[in-house]
Amino acid sequence: MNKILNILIVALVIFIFAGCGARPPQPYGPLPTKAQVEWQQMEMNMFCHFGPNTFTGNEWGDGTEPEDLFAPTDLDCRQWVEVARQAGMKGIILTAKHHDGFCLWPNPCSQHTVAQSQWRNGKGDVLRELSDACHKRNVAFGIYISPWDRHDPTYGTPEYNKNFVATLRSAHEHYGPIFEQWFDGANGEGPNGKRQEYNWKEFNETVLEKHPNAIIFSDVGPGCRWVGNESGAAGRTCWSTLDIDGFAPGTGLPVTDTLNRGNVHGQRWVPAETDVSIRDGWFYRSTEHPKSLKQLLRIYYTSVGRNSLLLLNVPPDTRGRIASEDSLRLVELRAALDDIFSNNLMHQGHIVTHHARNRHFGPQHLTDNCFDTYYATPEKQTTDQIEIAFDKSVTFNRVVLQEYIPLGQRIQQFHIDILSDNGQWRTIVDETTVGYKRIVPVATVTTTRVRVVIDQSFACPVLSEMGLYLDNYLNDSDVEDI
Ligand code: FUL
Repeated sequence: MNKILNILIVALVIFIFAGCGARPPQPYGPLPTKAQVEWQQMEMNMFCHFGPNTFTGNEWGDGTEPEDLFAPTDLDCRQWVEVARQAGMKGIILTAKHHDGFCLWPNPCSQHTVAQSQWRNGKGDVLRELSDACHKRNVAFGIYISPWDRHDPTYGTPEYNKNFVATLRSAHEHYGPIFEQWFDGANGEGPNGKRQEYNWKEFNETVLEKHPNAIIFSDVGPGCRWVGNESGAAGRTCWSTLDIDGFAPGTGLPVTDTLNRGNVHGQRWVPAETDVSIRDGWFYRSTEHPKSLKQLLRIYYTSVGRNSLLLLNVPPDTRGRIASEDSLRLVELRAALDDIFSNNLMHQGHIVTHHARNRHFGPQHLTDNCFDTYYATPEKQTTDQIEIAFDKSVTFNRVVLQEYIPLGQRIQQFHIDILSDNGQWRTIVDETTVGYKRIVPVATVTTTRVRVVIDQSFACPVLSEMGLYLDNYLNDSDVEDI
C-alpha cells in the first residue's frame, strides 16, 4: 500500500513540474486583440484609389465633378482580386468615397453617387462587384470612406455627422464582412467654406456595431495607426504601442515622428500601417508608371520588415482595370519575395541558446514555420544569445526576427554578431525593436557562426520565428541606408 502511495506521490510531483514547465510567459504591456493579430499577419494588402479623379487626373476632386464623369469602360473587379492574390496580398481596401464626395455605391444618403450617373444606366455598384469578388476568392474586403466631403452641402454643420453615420451604416450593412475601415484624417473646407467637427466616437461605434472585429484605421487608431508619411517607411524603431488619449485624427494628431515610431510605453496597442502608392499619385494617370522592383523591395523592408503592415495602392485605370505594367510588377515582387524567403539558412545550422525556458519553449520553435509556437527564456531572464553554428559557411544579408505579439512587444535592444576569420566576434548591426516582424538588412557576409544577442527586453523575450536569408535582388548599396 505504502509503495503505491509513494508511486502516486512521485507521479504527482512529476506531473506538477511538467505542468509548470509548460506554463507560458506572462503577457507584458498592452496586448493586441485577436483581430489585430490576424490583421498583422496579413502583412501586405492592396489599396485601390478609384473614382472621379481617375477620369480627371486630379488627386483631389473639388466636389463639382458631374456624376457622368465616372464612366469606367470595362470594369472588372475580379481582375483586381486576381492581381491582389497573385501578389500575395490578403485584402483590398477601396476608396468608396474620396474627398470629392462621390459614392461608388448607390448610397441612399447622397445624391452624388453611381446611381445618379449614366454609367450602366445608374444601376452600377462598384462596392457590390468588388466585395462579391473578394468574398468569393477569400480576399478580405475593406473600405475607405472620407469624412472630408467637398460636395455635401451639409458639411460643416451637425447635420453632416448624422449623414456620415448613415453613409457608414449603408456601406457596412450591405457589403460585409468588412475587415478594415479606413478613416482619412483630412479635414478641409466643404462647399460652404466651413470645416466639420467630426464625431469620431460615433463614427467608430457605427463601424463596430456592424463589424465588431473590423480594424479601424485613422491617424491614431483605434485598430491601427497612420505611419506618419506616405513614402513607405515605418520607423527603424517601431513600437506597436501608442498613447492616444487627448489625440484625435486629422487636426489633433501626435507629431508624425511619434506615429512613425510609436510610444515605447504607449498605453494602447495601435500598430502602424504603411500606406504608399505603387505610382507617384494615389489615382491612376496614364503619364505615371509603377515603381521599380528595387523600390518596391525597399518599401517591403521598411514596412513589413519594420513591424508594420504594408497597404500598397494599385490604382485601377479608366477602364476599371489594373494596368498590366502594375500587375506584372506585382508578380515580379511576389516572385522575388518568395525566392528570397524560401531558403532559411538556419536549417543548415545548429542553434544554441543560453537560457531556454525549458524544452516546451526551446529553440526548435524558432524555425518551425509556425507563428503560434515560440522560443522563450525564463520569466526573469531578459537577455539572451541565440547562436547558430554551421559546418559549412553560409552567406546571408537579411536577418528575420518575429516576436510572438499576443504576449506583447518586449524587445528593446539587440545586436547581431558574426564570427570573423580571425576567430573574433564582430558586430554587424545594432538595432532596437522587433515586434511582429523585423527584417534587418545587413551587408552580405559569409561566416560559420552567427549570434543574435538580446541586450534589453522589458520582459523575457518570446520569439516566434527567426531566419537568415540571402537577397540577390538588391545590392548592399541599395539598402545601406535602411
Ligand atoms: C490622404 C488623402 O488626402 C489622399 O488623397 C489619399 O487618399 C491618401 C491615402 O490619404 O490623406
